[in-house]
Amino acid sequence: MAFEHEIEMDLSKQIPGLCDFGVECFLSGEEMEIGEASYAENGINVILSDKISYNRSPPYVQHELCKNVHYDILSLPTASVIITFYEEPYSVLLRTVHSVLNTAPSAILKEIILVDDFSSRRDLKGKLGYYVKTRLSSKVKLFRMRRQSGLVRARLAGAQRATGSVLVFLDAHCECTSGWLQPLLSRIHQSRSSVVVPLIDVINQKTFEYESDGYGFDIGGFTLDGHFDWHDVPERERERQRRECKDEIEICPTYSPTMAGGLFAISRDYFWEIGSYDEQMDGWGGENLEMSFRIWMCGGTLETIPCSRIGHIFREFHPYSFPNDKDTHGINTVRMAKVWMDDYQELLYMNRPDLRNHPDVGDVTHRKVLRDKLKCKSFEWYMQNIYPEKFIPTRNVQNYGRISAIEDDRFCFDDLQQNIDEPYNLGVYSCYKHDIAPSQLFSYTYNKVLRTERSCATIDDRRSTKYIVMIPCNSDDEVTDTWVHTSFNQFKHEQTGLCIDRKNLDKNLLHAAVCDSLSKTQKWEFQKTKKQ
Ligand code: LR7
Ligand code: MN
Repeated sequence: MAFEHEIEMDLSKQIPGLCDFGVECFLSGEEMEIGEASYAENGINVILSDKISYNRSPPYVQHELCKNVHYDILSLPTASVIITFYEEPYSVLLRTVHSVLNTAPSAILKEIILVDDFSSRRDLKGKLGYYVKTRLSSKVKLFRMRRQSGLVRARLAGAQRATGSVLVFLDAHCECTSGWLQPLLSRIHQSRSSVVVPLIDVINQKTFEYESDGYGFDIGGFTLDGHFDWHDVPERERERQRRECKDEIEICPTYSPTMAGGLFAISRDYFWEIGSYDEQMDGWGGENLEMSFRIWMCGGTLETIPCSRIGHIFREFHPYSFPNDKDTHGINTVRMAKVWMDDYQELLYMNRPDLRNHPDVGDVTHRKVLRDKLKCKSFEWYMQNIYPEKFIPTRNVQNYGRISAIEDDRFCFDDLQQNIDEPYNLGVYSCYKHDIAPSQLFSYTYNKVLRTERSCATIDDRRSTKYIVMIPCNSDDEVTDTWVHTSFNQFKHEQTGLCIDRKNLDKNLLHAAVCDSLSKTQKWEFQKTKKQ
């Protein structure tokens, strides 16, 4: 048998013990070079993956407190693990499957459902099918989509075939650590409308190191251009946990406003009850925020379960593309926003003008009907109760708009397209007068913070030129810098008494100078466009 031979060849490439316990490992010589080339193509070093056993030992990453928790396996619901894949490296996919089989107690693992989203890679066809049939437990089932359907429809196809009481979704490049499944099932057993997410660790895409930095973890948020992002657990949630879990808050279920989307568990009945997925979402992206908002607004909770830890290989780019190179993330995000975000939708279009009236969005009536039927709460309720830390540039602020030099529209505050995930220098650019440019949208809050959606203005006083530095911040209290908009139209920094000045611009960057009420270069006003 040809496949038999190929499978034996694959196994003979693997070096026992390599990268065990999640330590990093490297190739050398010629292999290093082809490994790097495979990385450039796949976003994962496939040559290295091929050398690591499908059964490499997982690392020990569980918190001490988790080891004391006892689970009565026989009383837990059973799980169907659903893994969809599209053009994933064969050995990476198989390691994911083996790791589930190695770590999930067999009494609670009902099945593993693999859904091939119409991949074209040769080894994902016959060889994979043969491997699953001849080398893996009969609990592992493989289904193939008949055309490329996108991850939402592939997951729905998996969910339709599932027979366990809980659905567990995983990406096709994960490794589970021991004890990951019990805490997820146990929480759902306790509370059926809890949708639970493991703590997601990083498996390095070049060295396969399982990178776990201690026991801390982040929860999910979102940005107004429609992306998921990570944040520290807020004090508000820590307080709730102290009430809920007393002195064990490190391992307490942690409410999360959103989830990354790939790794989570949900009661099977509840999954269908709460509206599964929007089956008209194509390709990739957007479904994670859709499900997150829906769960919270329609009566469920979204929780990170710290005793459950799974590694995921984060790729820096997508190794696959979608038909006609469609922006499926953008289109799906509009579908989500139209159904769930009420007036807040405007903020999405403000950040993504290209998505306003996008021709490929389609009809969302049936999802609105679902929202009515489930009597879901408003997005405003969600923002106030589930994600009050999230700063909305146009709400509950003293002022917002573009900040323009008085009577000189060559100068508006602007991020100059720098990387806003890191501290950056505030600059000026010609004012965009006709549309609302997100790069020029600033707010002045009741806490006297001068900021954008994601960054707050500070002064860098380490150098002789005191640049204005925008630093990432979620809520206002993450910075101590406050500003007064004076009667001379200056922005005066309360801590140093200096004013924002555009004199002697160097590379269009603003700085702080001694306040001078007569100086024209210190006068700024908020302006709004008609659309605001
Ligand atoms: O057309 C497709 N069909 C598929 O079946 C495209 C993808 N897929 C599969 C793919 O093979 C993979 O197994 O779907 C899975 C997810 O795709 P990835 O791994 O390319 O996505 P990602 O890890 O970059 O992105 C995250 O956001 C996505 C938004 O649509 C999905 O929700 C992913 O599941 C999600 N991944 C995680 O949440 C893992 C944790 C990391 C983070 C952040
Ligand atoms: Mn992924």
